[in-house]
Amino acid sequence: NIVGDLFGEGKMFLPQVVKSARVMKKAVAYLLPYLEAEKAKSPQKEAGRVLMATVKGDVHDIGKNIVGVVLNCNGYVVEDMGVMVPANRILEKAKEFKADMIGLSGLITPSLDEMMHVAKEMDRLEFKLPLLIGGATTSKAHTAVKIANHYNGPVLHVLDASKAVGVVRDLMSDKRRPAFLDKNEQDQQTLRESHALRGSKPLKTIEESRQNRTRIDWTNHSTLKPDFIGTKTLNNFPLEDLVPYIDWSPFFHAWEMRGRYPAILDDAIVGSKARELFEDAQKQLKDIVLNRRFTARAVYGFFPAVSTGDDIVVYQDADRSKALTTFHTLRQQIHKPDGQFNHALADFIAPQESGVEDYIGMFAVTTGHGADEHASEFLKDHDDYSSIMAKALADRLAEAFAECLHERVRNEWGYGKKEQLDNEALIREKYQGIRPAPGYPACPDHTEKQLLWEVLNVENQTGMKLTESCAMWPAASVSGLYFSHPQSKYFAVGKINKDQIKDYANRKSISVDDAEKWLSPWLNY
Ligand code: B12
Repeated sequence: NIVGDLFGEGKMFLPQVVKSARVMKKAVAYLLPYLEAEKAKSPQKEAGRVLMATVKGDVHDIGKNIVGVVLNCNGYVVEDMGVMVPANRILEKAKEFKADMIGLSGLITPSLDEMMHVAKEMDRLEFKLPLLIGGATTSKAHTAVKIANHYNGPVLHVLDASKAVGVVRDLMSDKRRPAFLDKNEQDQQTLRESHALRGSKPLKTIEESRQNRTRIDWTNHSTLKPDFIGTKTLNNFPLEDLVPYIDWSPFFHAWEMRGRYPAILDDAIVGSKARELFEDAQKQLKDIVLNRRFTARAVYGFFPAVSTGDDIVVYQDADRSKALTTFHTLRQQIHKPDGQFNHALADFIAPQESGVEDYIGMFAVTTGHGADEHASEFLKDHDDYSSIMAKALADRLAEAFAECLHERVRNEWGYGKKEQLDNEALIREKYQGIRPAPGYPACPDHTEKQLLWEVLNVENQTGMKLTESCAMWPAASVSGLYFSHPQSKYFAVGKINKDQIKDYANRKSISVDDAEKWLSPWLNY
């Protein structure tokens, strides 16, 4: 518990905690037969049993794994069911494992819906166990407003690994539990009330927003034609070529070390620990690259395209006779000061009436093939630290691949030929054009990935799969669209009203219910 206490007090950092688990787990593995014999003689009360899973449709587990290790270090018995686990299996296991609480994890917004479903199922089956909610897209407010009200038992949002121990400890303490749960209930009630009071934002109608679309002068714009039309596949792309493109700052964030790389290495407080972590990462990265532990695969392509309203029609050939697909984009409805526009991604592609022959690019990259297997090898040796490190490096390489491919694409498309940017400039996106990814704020609908999958034949070309929640497997994957226009930029669609949802559902030929389900965090009603 000393390690856990030091971590809770901020005197020890996450990498050290996870590293210490390696020593603890190895020692426990060695001592297990003796411990079992002791236990049989004089049974001791366990600190508590936590069942954890990443919900159905989601593939991410770094955060959950970190929390599992930290709880383990604090004496809790953790059963980790892995990723993509359906509600019924979680609830069956909870009974079998005699769990004291259940912890759910999820990275992308469709997982929020699945968490709500688990809560409803727990209520229906008359569970009383506390339900812990964690993961990048979860929040205190969402947990209070959308999850807690579906379950009679306690539902608690846990921000990160450093908070997890305190929450579990309070829940397991007969003395502290009542006051802790009372406070949680009060806080959630306040959040629900302020959510109800805040009501909906005043927004423009979708028609008014369209009147204020991004103003681009297409009359004086000449688009460049990409080097080829159609797709290209990169199989077994050299990992060493990706290393220079790695953005290391998010790597430190994954280990709960805030700050920007490289300054973080010289930080007065975390500097020396950051350096240690970085050195360990370099060592493992070298091994991954040298021994080709992961396989990098990508498919990308360029196609003639035209915007029609908020849609983008994509054609197969240069003569634009056969439409391949239509991407549907969402438009900002927020009121803006004069001179600012209500953007939609479709604005960045030349409209039919402009007569300009424009193009769109698309991509899907992964460095995740082999990553799970490599990470599992470390677990056989009770080495969670290296296992989590392997997955974090796979993620960094996936982002690096996306950056590296984007550079190549700008070159093959022509508008990037004169570009001379170092890695820092690439990280700060100091180039022309954007590569928004479905799920990111400019295109919040994850289902648009299904269109990418069809056009690029992603699964056959790269082995990357889409789950029912439109998460990509393997986890270390990124996919998106390329826009070349110099005025194209990243933005957040933000809240949208029912008029746009109806229009969007109609354009996509899906029901309004379906559109609302996939876009639920963005609804302004
Ligand atoms: C790194 C990152 C990636 C990495 C990998 C992430 C991974 N393997 O976990 C890569 C580059 C591969 C990636 C890809 C994508 N990403 Co991304 N990514 C991020 C980023 C920047 C950080 C996430 C992260 O790793 N954090 C570090 C880990 C350790 O934290 P964590 O998972 O949150 O876990 C901590 C807590 O949440 C908590 N916790 C977690 N689980 C549990 C469980 C329990 C029981 C408890 C108690 C606590 C707990 O404790 C953990 C430890 O402290 C976030 C933005 C952000 N700042 O969060 C976007 C983000 C999560 N990504 C996002 C998106 C959209 C994507 C893509 C869909 C984009 C695309 N089209 O390509 C893909 C999806 C990948 C896939 N396989 O489907 C969106 C999701 C939002 C949404 N609308 O769905 C985010 C929020 C960015 C954004 N602002 O829009 N991503």
